[in-house]
Amino acid sequence: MEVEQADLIWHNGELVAWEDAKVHVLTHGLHYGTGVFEGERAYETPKGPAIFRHREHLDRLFKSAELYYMPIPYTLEELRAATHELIAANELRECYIRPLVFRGYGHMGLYPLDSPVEVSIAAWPWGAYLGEEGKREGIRAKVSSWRRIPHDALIPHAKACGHYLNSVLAKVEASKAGYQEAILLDSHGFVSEGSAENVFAVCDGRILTPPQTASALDGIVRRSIVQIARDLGLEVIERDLARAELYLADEVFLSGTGAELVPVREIDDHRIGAGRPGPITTEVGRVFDQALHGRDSRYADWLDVVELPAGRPARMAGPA
Ligand code: PPE
Repeated sequence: MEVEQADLIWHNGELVAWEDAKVHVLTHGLHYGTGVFEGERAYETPKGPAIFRHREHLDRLFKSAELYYMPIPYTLEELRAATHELIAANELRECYIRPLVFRGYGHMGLYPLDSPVEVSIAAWPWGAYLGEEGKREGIRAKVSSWRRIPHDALIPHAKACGHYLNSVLAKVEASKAGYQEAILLDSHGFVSEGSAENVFAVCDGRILTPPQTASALDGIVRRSIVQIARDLGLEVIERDLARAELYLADEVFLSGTGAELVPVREIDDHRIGAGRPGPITTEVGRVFDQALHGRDSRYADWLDVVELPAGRPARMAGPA
């Protein structure tokens, strides 16, 4: 998906022009994948643009960085303020947000601790990750021949750059075979997650989703879906899922910041349920969408409203 350019990017403490946010080719992270990142979204709400679960995303960013021995040279509050400043300066109303923390230039070799830790935050408009039609009608997915990275080789709990080669292999395989998304199994053969989404199955009115021990990321949308479903009075069970349980489910859907909530209508050419978004997927998705746009007061504290300074040029926006 081609990036729709914005004006400015926050890089190591300052806003720079989009085209000037550059690194050296000997950047450590470029060679060895030594970086961690987040994917967030801001939505238009009655109070203005608001970042969905901003604090939780930043909290996960700090944890991911810590797990890979990268001290972030800013506080969480500084990165939060920087994100507000960035969105205001770019005059974005709805956007995807990509904070990135990586080992920079200066030392080569696998020992990373002497390399500087750089931080950037970019924001730009990003539409439906798996297509508008996919979101509406459901997508076709393929169980990947690639297993999800095991927790005794890497740390699937962290959102780290290097991990994504695993997702890339699965995504390319699925795409070349004519499917829109891959679903990966863990090293024991249980369902883990999509290339960039968590997985849910609806069976007999109950919602099942793999636990974190199945090498799945503790997705922030996943957590939100679990809470919304429980608030709707639905039972949500975290347990290992066999591949065929997906085929036999009444409904299957994926969740992620990029993807949001996407119904799956077919897996490995097996039709799921009626082959179209089912009632529970639709209802949970509807409440989730209301929450994202600040239209459900129960979830108001999930939104971090961007302060758009009145009367001041957007570029001089201070921290919220
Ligand atoms: N698993 C993986 C592997 C993953 O990358 C994501 C998000 C999730 C689950 C869902 O997590 P959450 O967004 O917190 O609910 N993937 C991000 C990166 C996608 C990309 O193409 O880049 C995202 O959706 O922003």
